[in-house]
Amino acid sequence: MEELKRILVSETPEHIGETVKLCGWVSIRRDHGKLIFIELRDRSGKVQVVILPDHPEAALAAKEVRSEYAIEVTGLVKARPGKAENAEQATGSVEIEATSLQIISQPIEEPPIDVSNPELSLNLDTLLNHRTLTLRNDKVHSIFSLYALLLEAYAAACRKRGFLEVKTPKIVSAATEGGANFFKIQYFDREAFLAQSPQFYKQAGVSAFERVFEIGTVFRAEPHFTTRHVNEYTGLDAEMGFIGNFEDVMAELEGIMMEIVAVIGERGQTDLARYGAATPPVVAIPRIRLADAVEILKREYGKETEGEDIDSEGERMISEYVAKTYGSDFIFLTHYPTAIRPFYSMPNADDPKYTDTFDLLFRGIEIASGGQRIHEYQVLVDTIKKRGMDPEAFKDYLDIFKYGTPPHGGWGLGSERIIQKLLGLGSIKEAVLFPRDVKRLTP
Ligand code: AMO
Repeated sequence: MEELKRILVSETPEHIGETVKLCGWVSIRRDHGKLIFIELRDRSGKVQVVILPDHPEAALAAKEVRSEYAIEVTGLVKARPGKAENAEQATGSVEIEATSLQIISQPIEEPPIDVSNPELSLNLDTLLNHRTLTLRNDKVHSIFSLYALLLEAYAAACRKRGFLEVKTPKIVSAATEGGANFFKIQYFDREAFLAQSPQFYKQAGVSAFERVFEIGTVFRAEPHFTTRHVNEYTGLDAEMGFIGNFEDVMAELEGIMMEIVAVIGERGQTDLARYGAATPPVVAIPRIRLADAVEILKREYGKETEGEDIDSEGERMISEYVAKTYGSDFIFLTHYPTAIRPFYSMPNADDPKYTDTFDLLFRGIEIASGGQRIHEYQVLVDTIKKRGMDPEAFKDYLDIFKYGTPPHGGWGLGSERIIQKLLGLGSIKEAVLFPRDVKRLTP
């Protein structure tokens, strides 16, 4: 007889009445008298397998298996009348009547966690300590299905708009974003840094290709524990040339975000449903000057703000205000003070105490920063000096601006924060496969 080709669980409803071969993991085994039921899970979903006593070899093997055994099953696909037509669920529209069952790989010990539990109510540390197991849970799987969809949709939306995908170095000779949150590393006989952002290189990309985007790793030596910081994250960056002003940058980012929302709305419903989550409404994203946001917070919430920035509580409040007033889950806060933005930020032409920059907030937290950059060589040299830094240290960066670099701007989005807020996850770490924080370097 011809060797059967493996099919996926999701394909079984198309094979009713046929004998098929499936491979996957045992989610649960249940014995009912002489019948054995196995919930079999593969990358596409779950299906119920029933092992009848009239196939004694299969029944013998089935008695051996426990949760998370990797097995191969051959059997007849049978319709389960009256059951929902959802092949993803174990209680789906079909059932497999096994004629043979083989163990492919056997756990060396009983798994310490029952990943078949739909609600895996574990504390964050347990969830992360046992990551190789907890990633097998359906609800956790959904986080990463949506995450993959986000990456795909972001790249597609950028490409459609003429952005060229690039990958920039992550071992760099200078700290990009300033501050102290960089990791120093030993690079042969000298010191180097892990990139805090692709900022300089994406600007170099503009001077060559006009529009670039990158999906890349970003390293930040944030010493604190919060629900929205990790020390290694994936940035969705872009940079575009020949802009009129920074409004053009916001418009492009807004278009891309709405396209992502549409793709997730179309293809992510099963995964969103596991979290009772919905995609944000498609409405124009309000743009509010930071100084005005500070006023709104004072007026609406009696919140006093130190200096001219708003803290995480303020971000939550202004998001709540915008959701209530404009029906938007997003908001652009614009015109940040020069003093709190990186040196490369373009000062506002009318009032250089402010910059032509923005933050994009989503459901209460900042998910992106961006703005227009200084593109003139001499202005940049003067700005670096004014900030008490040495232009010599930025020689390679400054070279970008020697040969006709157009007005440009861009943004950096934190990919994990988008998923965190989309699903209402308590911590950003749930949206990172193997997160890194101050204490966590394993698994
Ligand atoms: P910024 O430093 O604001 O801007 O970072 C951009 C976005 O990255 C995300 N982010 C983080 N996510 C998880 N953990 C962290 N520790 C962390 N730090 C930042 C946030 C943030 O909005 N070069 C500029 C961007 C630009 O102007 O193009 C930059 O890096 O979502």
